[in-house]
Amino acid sequence: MDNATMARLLEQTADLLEIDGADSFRIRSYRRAAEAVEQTTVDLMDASTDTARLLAIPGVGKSMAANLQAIAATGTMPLRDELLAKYGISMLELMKLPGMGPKTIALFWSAAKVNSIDLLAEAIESGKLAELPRMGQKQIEKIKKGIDDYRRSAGRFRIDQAQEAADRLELYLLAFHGFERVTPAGSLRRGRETAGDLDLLVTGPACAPQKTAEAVEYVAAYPGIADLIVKGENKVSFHIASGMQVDVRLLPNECYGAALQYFTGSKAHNVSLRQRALKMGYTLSEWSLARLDDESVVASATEEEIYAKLGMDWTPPEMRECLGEIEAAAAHSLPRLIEESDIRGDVHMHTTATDGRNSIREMAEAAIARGHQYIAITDHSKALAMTFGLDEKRALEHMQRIKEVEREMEGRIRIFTGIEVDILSDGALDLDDEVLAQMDVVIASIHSRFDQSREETTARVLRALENPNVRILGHPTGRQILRREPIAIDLGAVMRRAAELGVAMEHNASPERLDLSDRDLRLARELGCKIAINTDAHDTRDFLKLKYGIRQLRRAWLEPKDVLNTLRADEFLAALRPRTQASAVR
Ligand code: DGT
Ligand code: CA
Ligand code: CA
Ligand code: ZN
Repeated sequence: MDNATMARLLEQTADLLEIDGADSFRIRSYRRAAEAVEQTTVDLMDASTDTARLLAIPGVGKSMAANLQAIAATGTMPLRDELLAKYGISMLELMKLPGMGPKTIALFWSAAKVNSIDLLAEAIESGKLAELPRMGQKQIEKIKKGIDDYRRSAGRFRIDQAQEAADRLELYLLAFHGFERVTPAGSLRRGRETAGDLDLLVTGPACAPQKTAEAVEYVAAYPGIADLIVKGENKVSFHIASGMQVDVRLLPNECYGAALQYFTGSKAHNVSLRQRALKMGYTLSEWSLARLDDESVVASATEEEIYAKLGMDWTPPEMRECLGEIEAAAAHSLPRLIEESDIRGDVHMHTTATDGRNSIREMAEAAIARGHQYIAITDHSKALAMTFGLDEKRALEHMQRIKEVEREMEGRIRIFTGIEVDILSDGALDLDDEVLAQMDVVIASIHSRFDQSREETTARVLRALENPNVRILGHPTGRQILRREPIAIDLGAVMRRAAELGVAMEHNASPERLDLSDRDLRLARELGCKIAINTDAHDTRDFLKLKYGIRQLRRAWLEPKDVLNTLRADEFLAALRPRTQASAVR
């Protein structure tokens, strides 16, 4: 178990205590401990037997150290078990609903014995909830929407969470001497925005048929396992602490390609491919491509051979959704998809001036380290008060500071001035035009009033686009993966106007957003929009998340020429919407 999981258990215990009406001092001590566990650099699994080391962590006292030791040894702690026995394990799921804090839950529990999402839905249905004091219709609607959203997304995980789980497992698996190669298949390999479960393929001498016993035991001993589902001859399935299911398959080298092809999917791609194989007199399975007549194997060791025998080019996994890729691969006309190495700059990021965690200089150094030739610093504007957004005066000062840092970098990187300006509820921008006109990269984004009607929101964004200073429309649908649906908006109308005006549409590569989606990106290209990919980094480490966005671009079949960030610095600026008179004379 990792520190983050331990912190979550402590946080849950604090919530349960609060539902239970425990005294606030006690609740706070668990919250503080959760925070300490989240923050510490000590590996707690490692340190759990060393009480002195635990006590040295600020925020961890004697009783908390005992709790951590219990968690490390058993995966839970007595108090948490006690509270869960009282309130039911379904309470944990209820606590995941948006806006469902311990106080609200305590109220629902005492008034209607609600301890699960299902019972909450029933209480709404029967009108019981509406009878409670201070429960307005609006609030009930909100809760209902939360339940609907939750049910729709339940059981799926963000792609970065799947990737990180896969990376940790890979590290563990490759430490076994009989394993040589670990490859994620399924939705993770195809780069979908979420994954239902994780499919990992393992090859190496320890995977030879009839010789897998020791290897299977090793997989089943993975410390991250929360509960084991099956332990078979060449497959181990289990849940990890987050609830994600993992299927690990052990494969002999000679059928690795066929298995990788099969388990990568998608199902629709595989069905089409099998039909093509049949027409050619072959049968395609997870074991091989074989002749129909005498069952002799035609190809099985690599995907390339299999696709080649089917008269096709090897098809990038991101394209395998049965959306025309089979025909294109057969016609040898697959596009050369964009790759991370094509990207030369990133023009949406935040610094300590607003809600970022690093300075302009630190962002610049980190960008250089990852090979960028240019960045733009685009902090928030004043409407986002909780981020300490910039007003006109601070925006201008910040701009001077950006230029100063660019000079200090002595040509090692270009740093464009910029801003992520809020689109206000009526479509006006949050900062004066004279200020915006001085910036290189003005990104306009929606961060509020997601509840407006489709007509209002469309008109709002269209009005914002008419402001000549706007060069990029940031995270255009405002969606948050598995958390918030896209805003209701006529995206087609917005994109058509953006294409006319030369405003670029952003693909926000943060794995929490991935906005525009793969489908919307396809539409953006069809409508002739410029497209920019940005990490929206709030931390130098966020630059690493570019890879998640690149996969969405690839899923949309985008090539380097379709994406502005593949241009050199000057070309990039020139490709943005032309600057206005006011800005040209600055
Ligand atoms: P997920 O896990 O919901 O994010 O989506 P996938 O695509 O990873 O689906 P999953 O884990 O059920 O199966 C992994 C791949 O294995 C899938 O993409 C295609 C292949 N596969 C699994 N079951 C079947 C099946 O019944 N028929 C066919 N043709 N392929 C299958
Ligand atoms: Ca899967
Ligand atoms: Ca699976
Ligand atoms: Zn933003």
